[in-house]
Amino acid sequence: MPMTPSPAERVDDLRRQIAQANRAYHELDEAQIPDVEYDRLVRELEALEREHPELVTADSPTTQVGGRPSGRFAEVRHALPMLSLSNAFSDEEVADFVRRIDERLKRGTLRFSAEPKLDGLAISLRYEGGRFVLGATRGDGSTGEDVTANLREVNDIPKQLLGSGWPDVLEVRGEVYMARADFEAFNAKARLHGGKVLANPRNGAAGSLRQLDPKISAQRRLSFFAYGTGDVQGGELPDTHSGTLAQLRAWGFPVSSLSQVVEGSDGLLAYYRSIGGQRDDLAFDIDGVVYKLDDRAGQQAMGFVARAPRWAIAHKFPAQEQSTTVEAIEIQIGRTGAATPVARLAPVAVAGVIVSNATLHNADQIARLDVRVGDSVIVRRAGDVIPEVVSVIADRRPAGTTPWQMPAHCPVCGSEILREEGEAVWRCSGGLTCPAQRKEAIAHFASRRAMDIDGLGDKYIETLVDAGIVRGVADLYRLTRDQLLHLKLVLDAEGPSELAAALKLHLPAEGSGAVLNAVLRLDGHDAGWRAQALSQPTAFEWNTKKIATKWADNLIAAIDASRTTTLERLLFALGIEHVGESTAKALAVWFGDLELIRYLPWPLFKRVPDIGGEVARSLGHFFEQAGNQQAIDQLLQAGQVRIRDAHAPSAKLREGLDLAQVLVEAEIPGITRLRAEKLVAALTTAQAVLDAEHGQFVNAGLPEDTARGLAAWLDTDGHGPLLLLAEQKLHELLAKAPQQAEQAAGVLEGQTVVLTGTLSALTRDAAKERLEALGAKVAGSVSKKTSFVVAGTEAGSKLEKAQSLGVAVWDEDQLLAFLAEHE
Ligand code: 5U1
Repeated sequence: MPMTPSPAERVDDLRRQIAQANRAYHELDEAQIPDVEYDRLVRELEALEREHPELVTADSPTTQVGGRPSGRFAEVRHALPMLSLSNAFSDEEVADFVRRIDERLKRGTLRFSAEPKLDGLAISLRYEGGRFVLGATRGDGSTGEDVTANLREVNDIPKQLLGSGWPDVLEVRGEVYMARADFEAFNAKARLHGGKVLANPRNGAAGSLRQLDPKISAQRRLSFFAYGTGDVQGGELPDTHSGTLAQLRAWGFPVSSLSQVVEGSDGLLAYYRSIGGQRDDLAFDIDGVVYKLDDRAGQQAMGFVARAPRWAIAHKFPAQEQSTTVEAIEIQIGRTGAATPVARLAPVAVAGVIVSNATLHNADQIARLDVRVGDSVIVRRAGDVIPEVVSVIADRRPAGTTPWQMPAHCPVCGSEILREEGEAVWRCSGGLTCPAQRKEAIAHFASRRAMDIDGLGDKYIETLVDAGIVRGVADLYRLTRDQLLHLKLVLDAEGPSELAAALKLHLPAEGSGAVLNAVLRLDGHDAGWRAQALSQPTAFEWNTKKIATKWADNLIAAIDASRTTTLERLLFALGIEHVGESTAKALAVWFGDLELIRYLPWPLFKRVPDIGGEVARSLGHFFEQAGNQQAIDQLLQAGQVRIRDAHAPSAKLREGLDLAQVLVEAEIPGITRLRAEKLVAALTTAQAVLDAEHGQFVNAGLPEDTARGLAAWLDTDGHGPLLLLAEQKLHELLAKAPQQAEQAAGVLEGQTVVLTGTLSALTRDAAKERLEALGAKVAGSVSKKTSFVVAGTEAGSKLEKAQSLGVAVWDEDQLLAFLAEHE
């Protein structure tokens, strides 16, 4: 059984723990334990010292402020000590504070200046003749560090006082802090580039001020609020604290606009609650509010205890950081496929809210912090930002923990989770099928520059997916007019009863009663009622005379129009990572055929100019996922979607394409074109390369280390089949290409067309695309060389010019007839 320590032993232990925490906090700018735990240790020590006065020592942390100077900066002896504040944690302790002043001063109602307590770093700024001459940290309260150069980089700090009437010497005290937005921006950048991530804004401010190179501290945007004064010579300040703050503001110092004068303990508590209510919305972290007796004479009469004034107190808010344990680390897949690790925590109250999940941001962050399941960690919740794990309490790690690893597969759809080199974010590669990404994938698929399904906005997609009617992109092509009418009614209704009334009008009385009752039962339910209502069966004869059907008709028409599309659009619509419009176009031009592209080994994609290893791999990963292939099958099945411009691969693809080049494109270490040629000359086929031993590679002229590298590459999972498939596809490509070159020349090859005026049946972009698919060049201005002009309604100067030059002019109907004939 553990023995209960004696008071003397416990006091020693507490002092050791406090000294260690002080050193970490004040000198190393990193908290080892949360502030709440620190406060608890100090309070326990204070209580023991009260009960056992014989244990009080002169150097007890209860009589000290902060930490010792680090020795890295010149020391500054404060003309007047920089004090700290006693803390109050309850309404009773605030009432006691007021009562103590009341009993000593006996003045009736007391007036206090109340202000927020920022979570930053206390500093003292010295002005001589109105100019900023010296800035120092608090240090141990008597001696701090000279951080003048770094403070000059803080924009909020006036370098020259404004106005007039300032004392010859004026010391201003206040808090340097990092605003939340600056802290978040700094960390977002650090996470992206693998830099140092700050645990909290206070550490950001403290660490920055204690940089030896002022340029580094200039990179972190710091702010400042003044809250008091120190040494004052050759001048007078107002005789109240609130008056002093107003004077400081007039001289150019930022002073919190939340400062207020209040009366009695009721006034203090009302202020506390009011600021507490605003806490999450403030631009900076606060850990409490500070009450100061407003009149200076009263302050002087109250005096000080060891390390704090008796006329002021900090009233603390629930802490923004707490310790708890990590019960599991799970992966959440976002709408764009990003995999975010989330810590499942033993529930803990943080800043007044029970937290049981906290973000770990990304795998790099976990590695940096070395967070493991079972660890004690510090969790932070500030403002409306998601709670996050900021550090591990290393000396509380239980035995037997292991480092965390990113799972290989998506917890939602089972596709591989992958990360590109140099990227912080891991992604699920199941783009088209992963339920977590479905809405985003469908919205992209339907968007104007992709399949261009006009009218299918995000809120429709959201409801269709939530109702389980659309599970993947192919389902869009199975939507019926009745389903869309139903969707429209559901989205237009304010609530279930309004929807039931609308359905009653539009559905036959016979058989629809059960549906109406089911809808009515949704009344009073949560925000998901629309999806539930939409998932009710409505295979009835709709009374469409009573419904505005235009929207549904237009949408059906837009869906139908998108069924016949170009390869380029379809490739872009698939939402493959790194495949934007221009890459999709290049792929379409070079390969011409989806059936070729979807089974192509990734190294062959690199034959297309501007497609590098990263894009090629991304294409390879996308098509490797069975779910994505299934989605493509469903799209193509029964002609749901038809590619109208498929063609055989470009003749350019043949140039320099052989097995040697495949080996080069596969990025095998050390394999150059020359070495690959020697290898293929000796071994001839991919299978022979696979079967060969390292010695044969050397005989084929590869240097020893390249031969070893190649053997290792071939032994790596998946590389052998990749090489064999690449060789097979290479043969197919070479067999197809020549006949294609002739086919590719469309009926409008060599012709220049100009579009002008407004077309009604198709957009200008669509007309251009279809003309180009037939080989035309679509130009912006008319000249003698123009083959013909297509003039829509309200055509102006281009039409006139065409007529004056005698260039042929087509109307829209002629164009449509021509396209119908030749596409
Ligand atoms: N807002 C505020 N913070 N703060 C910290 N006022 C304030 N006053 C302090 C401290 C340490 O000390 C004076 C009361 C001496």
